[in-house]
Amino acid sequence: MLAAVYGRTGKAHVVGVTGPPGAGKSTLVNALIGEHRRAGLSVAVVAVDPSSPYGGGAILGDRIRMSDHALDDEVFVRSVASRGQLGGLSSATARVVDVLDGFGFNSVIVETVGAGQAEISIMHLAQTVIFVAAPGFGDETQAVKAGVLEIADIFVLNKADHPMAKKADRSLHEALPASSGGGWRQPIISTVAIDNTGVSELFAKVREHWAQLDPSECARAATVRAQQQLAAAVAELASAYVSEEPDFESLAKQVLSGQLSLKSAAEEAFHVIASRTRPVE
Ligand SMILES: Nc1nc2c(ncn2[C@@H]2O[C@H](COP(=O)(O)OP(=O)(O)OP(=O)(O)O)[C@@H](O)[C@H]2O)c(=O)[nH]1
Ligand SMILES: [Mg+2]
Repeated sequence: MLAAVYGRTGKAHVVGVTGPPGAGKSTLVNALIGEHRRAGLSVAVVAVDPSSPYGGGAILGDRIRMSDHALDDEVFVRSVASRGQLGGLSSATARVVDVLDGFGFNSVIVETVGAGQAEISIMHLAQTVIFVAAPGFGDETQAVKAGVLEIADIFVLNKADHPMAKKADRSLHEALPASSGGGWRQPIISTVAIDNTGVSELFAKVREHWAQLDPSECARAATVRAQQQLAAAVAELASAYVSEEPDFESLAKQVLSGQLSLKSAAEEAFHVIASRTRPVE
């Protein structure tokens, strides 16, 4: 499928939506789906849940909150769980995004909880990153720690109907990196996702950010991503060789006995793998 997809990718606007649990990301995404549809745009959503291996409550919740558009052919919502594999999540998500992009969706929205390194690497898939905060989460400092603020293009303070919203708005402003002058200025938009307040303004900003992106920059980023995917695929292939082939047992024993350093053994293994013409299935 991926072979059929490549060559058709690079047309969709990939939008990342991240932020702490319960900030209202899914509700906001549901509202954004509506904005896309009113603008005549098709949209796919990938909800990533690294914590629950088999589609737990959060994923179910995500799907319910996006169910307004369940019967619309131009809307596709998919959940991705980690299945316990820590490393593979971002490359698996990248492939899902590529399939949806290649399929022809105008926009692909990726939702993750902005917690760990895996989520941040997933956000590198996106051309436009939205960080969603809500009052009373202490998320401003959390976000700084996680390095999410640096990669966000648009900030949303959701649940503006909350009594603590004003205070949260102030602390979010304070936590933001100083404007680097020139280029895109990261806006802060207040929303109430449950009643659509501020959502059309957010959608307008999302489209505005997309419009001012440098196409050659996007192409370069796509190449970097493809190279990372290639690197991951090579590592996967090499790993399968080494763990499945009995030949490599003696190398492992030499490492164990201290005869050979792990790095030298890895180089040796790499030479053995490279000298073969066909991969072992
Ligand atoms: N008062 C209020 N509640 C909201 C707003 N937006 C979302 N909610 C509620 O907040 C709760 C969490 O919303 P979700 O959209 O599931 O939040 P999320 O960020 O996707 O949560 P996770 O995917 O679990 O991280 C739900 O009960 C929503 O109805 C809002 O603007 N105001
Ligand atoms: Mg959600």
